[in-house]
Amino acid sequence: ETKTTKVLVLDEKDVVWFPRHLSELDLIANRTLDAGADLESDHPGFNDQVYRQRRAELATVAQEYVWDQPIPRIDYTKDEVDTWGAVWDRMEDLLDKHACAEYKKSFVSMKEHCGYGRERIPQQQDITDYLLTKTGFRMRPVAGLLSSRDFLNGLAFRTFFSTQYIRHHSMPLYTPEPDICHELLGHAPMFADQDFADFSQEIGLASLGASDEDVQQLAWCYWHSVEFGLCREGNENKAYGAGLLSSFGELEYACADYRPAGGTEDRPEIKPWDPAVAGKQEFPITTYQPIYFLADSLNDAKSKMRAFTESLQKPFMSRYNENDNSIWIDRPV
Ligand code: NLE
Ligand code: FE2
Repeated sequence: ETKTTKVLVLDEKDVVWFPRHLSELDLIANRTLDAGADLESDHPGFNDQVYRQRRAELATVAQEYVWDQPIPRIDYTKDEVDTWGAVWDRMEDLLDKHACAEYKKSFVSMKEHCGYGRERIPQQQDITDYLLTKTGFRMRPVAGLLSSRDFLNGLAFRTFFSTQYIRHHSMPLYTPEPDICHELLGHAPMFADQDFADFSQEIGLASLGASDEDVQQLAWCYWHSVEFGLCREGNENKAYGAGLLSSFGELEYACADYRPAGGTEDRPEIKPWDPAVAGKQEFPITTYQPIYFLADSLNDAKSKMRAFTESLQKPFMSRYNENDNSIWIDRPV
């Protein structure tokens, strides 16, 4: 409760408080923005009391979570599994066509090891157990959206804040909010890839104690890569961004050589991945993206990101120590 504005003093410069140990993610996990436990009036579930009650229940599970405890298993209802199945059915073929090779490889393995299936919603703890062995990444329940700073700070600890509720059944195929379809189908398999995991953590480490301006740039880079990034494979554009990998409509729109029914040109713009450009590129959050950034590969995405974060002005350097889950910085505090 008291830690949110604490200030570290480094080299006479004031640096905004940031978590230094995995346990301190407990201090930021519950600072959700607006539609965390309650829903906005234009949400498709706003008038559905059963849905709202369920969202509130799952929000409580997330709020009560403590960092070193096993992640509570959610007993998903038949309706929830049906919604998941509806998304699954539409995504399966499209993912095969348009997802990047790294995604497809992980997804095959996770179907085997994490309980993914058309009729089975996997559990965050099982995914975490798997990811820890692959890349040291973990999931952690969250009730809703966090600020960019809090969310990105989690990535420094190779931790992905992940919702546990599902989208409303009336709109299975696209949602502007994160939900388990987005987190588990879109994000989770990507974190099993080493380059992608390192790339994500790079953004997280850069966000620790960063200025508000830099946090915004990092958040916009995150949006144009982790959420909506494309990468080149042979002579095709493939998706590695989770917002594409969980939305059948947008995945097709971003990757397919698609022409709308009227025959008019209506194609998104594709720009080469450049964090300095992406960090300043605005975007809509409730419609398909007008612009996508295309990396040569995930490794290329990572090296460009690293060069960019090194160019940001920060009074200290940070590293994550996986042995004791703490952040090391190169100045005394
Ligand atoms: N539009 C995505 C989906 O429908 O799965 C979610 C994006 C969350 C940033
Ligand atoms: Fe996301």
